[in-house]
Amino acid sequence: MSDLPARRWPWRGVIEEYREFLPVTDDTPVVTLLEGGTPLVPSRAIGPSLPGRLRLFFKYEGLNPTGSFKDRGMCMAISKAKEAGARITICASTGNTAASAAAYSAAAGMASVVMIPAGYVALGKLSQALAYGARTLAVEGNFDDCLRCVREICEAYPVALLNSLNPYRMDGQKTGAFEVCEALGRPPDFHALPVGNAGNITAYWWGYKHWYDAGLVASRPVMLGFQAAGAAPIVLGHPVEKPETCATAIRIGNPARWKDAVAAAEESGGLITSVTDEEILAAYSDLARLEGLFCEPASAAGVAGVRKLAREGYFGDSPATVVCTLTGHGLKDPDRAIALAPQPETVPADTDFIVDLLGLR
Ligand code: AN7
Repeated sequence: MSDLPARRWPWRGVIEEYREFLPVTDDTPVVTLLEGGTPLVPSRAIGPSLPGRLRLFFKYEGLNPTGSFKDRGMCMAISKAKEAGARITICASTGNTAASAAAYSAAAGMASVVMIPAGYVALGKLSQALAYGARTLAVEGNFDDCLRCVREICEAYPVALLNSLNPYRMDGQKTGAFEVCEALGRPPDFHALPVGNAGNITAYWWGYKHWYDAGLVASRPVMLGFQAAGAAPIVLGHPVEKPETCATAIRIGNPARWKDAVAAAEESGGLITSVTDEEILAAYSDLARLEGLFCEPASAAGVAGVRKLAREGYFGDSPATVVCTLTGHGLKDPDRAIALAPQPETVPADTDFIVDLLGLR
């Protein structure tokens, strides 16, 4: 569509690329690690294998500077915090928000505190928070406990809150929807995402609506959100006290953006439903082994969900474009990757031996 903004390289990060759609002024100090501009990769295996006539794409957000979609919103939140004179930032996190908050706080010269559920943050994310120099508090509790503490601290003390309760996070994350529109030349028919704290599905919906209302695009996608079955408060209709799932990123029992996410699903004619850990891990493996796309388990929930809906006939027989956001990189959770795959085979440094082993002769 010719009305869409023209792109040029090098990519300048989400604020400079989408300045006119974001609440920034010439006085806003832009703190960027050149996030965004991630590829929309057409599916070569999973999409074609599904019933119906789907054109499936993956928005590969693992290629952001800290390896997840959180960098889009963090760029905005930190820039606005710096504009407001903040010196200390804080967030609760299942890992990716912490990694991103730590990196952008470092870039902004601010002190950062991250609160994570002890024992339930994937190794890559933990290593990032520590490496970027965040004061890292492993809380004896789950994500929801961390978020409660963070809210209480921010109400009483001058500390900048970086969770997706922060509206600037939502503004930044809207740019994911803008990029999808540009890559396809129009919005997709369906957009599927994993749902944890429910910020991203909200932000994508707001992004699509923004461009629709601005007359830049002529349609809006149906939003499809997927929670892990053991951490599915929105699907169940009540908070889950002890959320459990292998997809630790979305191990959340009381999402902050609950109502907004429900509104996104309802207004768009979509739904929020759940997928089992088994379905998530099957999609996770297939993405890596059949598509060459390594994402973390939570990221595969959207793909697992689309697969499930397609098999149930949800998409019908008319052609439909479906985008799944792969929210975080596979390297975030190396333990899971190693646990699911066969172990490396130790061999002597002997070519004949290896040729025999591989059956090449
Ligand atoms: C890879 O980092 O909540 O529904 O504290 O890391 O916007 O919360 C992470 C969430 C999906 C869910 N995929 O997005 C955190 C955090 C990955 C994630 C989600 C998260 P939201």
